[in-house]
Amino acid sequence: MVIDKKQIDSSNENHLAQHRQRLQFLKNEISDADTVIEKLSQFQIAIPSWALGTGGTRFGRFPGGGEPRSLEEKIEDVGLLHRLNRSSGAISLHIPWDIPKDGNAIRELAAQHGLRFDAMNSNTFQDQPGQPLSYKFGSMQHTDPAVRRQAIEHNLEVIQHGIALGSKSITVWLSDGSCFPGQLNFRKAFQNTLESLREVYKALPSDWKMFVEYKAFEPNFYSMTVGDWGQSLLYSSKLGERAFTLVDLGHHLPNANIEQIVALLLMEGKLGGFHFNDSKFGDDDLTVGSVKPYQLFLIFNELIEGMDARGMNHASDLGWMIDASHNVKDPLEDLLQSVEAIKIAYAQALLVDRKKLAEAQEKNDTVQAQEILQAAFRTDVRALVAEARLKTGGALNPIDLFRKANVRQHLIKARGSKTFSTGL
Ligand SMILES: [Mn+2]
Repeated sequence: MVIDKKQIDSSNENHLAQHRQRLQFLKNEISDADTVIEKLSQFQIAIPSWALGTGGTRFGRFPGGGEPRSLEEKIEDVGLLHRLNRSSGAISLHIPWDIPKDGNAIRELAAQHGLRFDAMNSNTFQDQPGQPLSYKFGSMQHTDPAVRRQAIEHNLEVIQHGIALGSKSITVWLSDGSCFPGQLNFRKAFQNTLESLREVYKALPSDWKMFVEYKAFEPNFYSMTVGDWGQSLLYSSKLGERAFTLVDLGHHLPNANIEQIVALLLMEGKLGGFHFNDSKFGDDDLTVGSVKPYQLFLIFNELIEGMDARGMNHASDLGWMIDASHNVKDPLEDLLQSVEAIKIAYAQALLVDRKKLAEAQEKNDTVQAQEILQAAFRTDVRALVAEARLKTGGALNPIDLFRKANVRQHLIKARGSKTFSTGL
């Protein structure tokens, strides 16, 4: 089911008067509202193909029905999100969960929905049916060169699928590590992983990037072979100029200063992309901005500061993607909330008075520095984000329209109440 322009226009009619009032108030408050709105219109966040179904934990999963049964239906779902918010114009695929049978047809279908293909994702953290060798003790780090070769070949295949779809990057997340002291020689595990990654890097097309994603713990609980940003930076530096570190907000130890990590990676020209989510304890994969919106704002504050310092384009020079799971929410509503939270944090960070902040920092005026940051954070920028949607043909209130149009009920009717989306 596709929401058409007429439905969007008629829904917007209901919200327009209130929206105009809010926007006018905000335009009186801030000086460069139109610049912010323009930047918001350009900012797109990729949706991963595995986030369209209900998530779960190792204890259980409670699907809500109407989940996409195929790659085509996943693309339809992302197309629907993009139609509503005009900010989800890319999809990130996972191999082998989303192997396209006909690359050209899939590419065409995505184009019809205004979508491009973001980073491709490989999977050497699970054994697939019929796979000759097991990843039980790691993939690229494995003591057996035949297992490493299998993992390399899989990544090369992922690149081939990506080329067919017009993707320009591959994200490698390795679950490799160890669960017990003594299990692993750390140095050998690092060297094996580096050599394996080098084989994949060598096969990258010249206009591609490789993102090396790190994670502090889980599934391995004693050591992770790409466990933090330092390790990822080591790999990406040794690999070459088209290899970058990817930051997933849930992949840190508690209370890590993620905004500082972002600032330093940007300084080194080694930040490649972002996986957005939120967490209370670990890799909780909760809705972006649902637990720590101030942290999200502080991260965007550093992103803008660091990207501007290097003359980078906010919309296109880093990979932006949501990587979350939805255990108790409708996945599509959750994704709409996540995209909205990201754009709110981005808009607030754009409001930071950078000149005044730099002056306060020079004078060690910590009170003034906090005043400047919190003045931006406490500005209600939702009307700016809504205006960016309105100008680009989206819905003023996407969740309201999603509910009033009974989208989920239509999806359940079309796809069934017991559908199972691959990937979770
Ligand atoms: Mn991730």
